[in-house]
Amino acid sequence: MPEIHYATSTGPVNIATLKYWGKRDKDLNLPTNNSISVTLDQNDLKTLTTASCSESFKEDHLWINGETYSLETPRSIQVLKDLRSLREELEISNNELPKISQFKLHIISENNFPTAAGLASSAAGFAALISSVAKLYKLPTDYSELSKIARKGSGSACRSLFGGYVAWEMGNLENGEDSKAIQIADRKHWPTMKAAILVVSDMKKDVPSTSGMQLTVKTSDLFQYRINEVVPKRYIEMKESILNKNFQKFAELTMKDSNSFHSVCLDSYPPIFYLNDTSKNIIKLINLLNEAAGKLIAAYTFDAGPNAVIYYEEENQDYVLGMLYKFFDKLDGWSNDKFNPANAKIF
Ligand code: 2P0
Repeated sequence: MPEIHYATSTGPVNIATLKYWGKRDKDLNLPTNNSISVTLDQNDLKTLTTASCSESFKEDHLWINGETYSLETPRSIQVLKDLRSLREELEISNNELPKISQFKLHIISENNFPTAAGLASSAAGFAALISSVAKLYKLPTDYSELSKIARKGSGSACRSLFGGYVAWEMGNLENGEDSKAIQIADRKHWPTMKAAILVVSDMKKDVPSTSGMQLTVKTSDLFQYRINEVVPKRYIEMKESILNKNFQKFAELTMKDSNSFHSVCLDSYPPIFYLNDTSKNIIKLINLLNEAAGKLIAAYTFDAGPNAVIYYEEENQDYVLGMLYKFFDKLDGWSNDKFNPANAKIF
């Protein structure tokens, strides 16, 4: 019986505070702007993946939460090709290594968060796939290097290879060699930062991110202003706010960037709507809380769907989560079953 080689690794979820929205190259997944995200705690939200390979395997195979998925998609083919060629280089330079680079792979993934939470799982999924295969192949653990491969699987996945505060540098080269993730600071740098995820709807999103961003690039006039005038300055300021642990600035920039991203969605033709009435009520409530406090104590951000992520500092946790719990108790489209403040410690 031929030997089965295997390795296990995890991929965490990341939530962008400066949004990636727009590709300048669809095949290489190169973005039109830099982005920044916070990686959530692996104990709360992650994908756990085991990668195995053997001479006896007949084809590449993927299971996610027990269901079979194809690895014959252009993105997966590209990702596996890149990983195999890195392993092949190692095998050529070191004769002692088993020649496993061309063996077929079996990948088994489990998400520890309910798919019903409506959270983008592609970032955690591709990050876990890449880390587990990199471990199986004993590739050097240069995460920025591996992030270039993750990027080709799903843009935002490149940021999930790092914990803490992460930037995806868009790069300028046509071949994408400088479009990679870097860590701005690890999570210990700002231990009082917390995030809570408010599940507004667990329905599948109306417009998938990939097609949504292409529509925006093609049709939105506001989009050019966003990528040329708004994001470059915001990128520098947000990095500074993280390094200085300046919550006021971080919160302001995070909320403004969420607003800006949803504005270019609305400015697309036909328009793309990701926020619903409950999302808008969350925005109003966070603004009211901040006004009442006389300073910014909480920041909302929304991705390509109506669910909110609220960033706040630990000292304000009881107040912020308590108010959310109280106000949304009886609102349509909101279920307190899905949001228990006692369990909302995420990051
Ligand atoms: C982000 N989003 O920065 C932004 C904010 C959604 C809104 O990255 O086509 O799944 O696989 O590169 O990464 C979602 O898009 O898109 C996303 P692809 P991806 O997190």
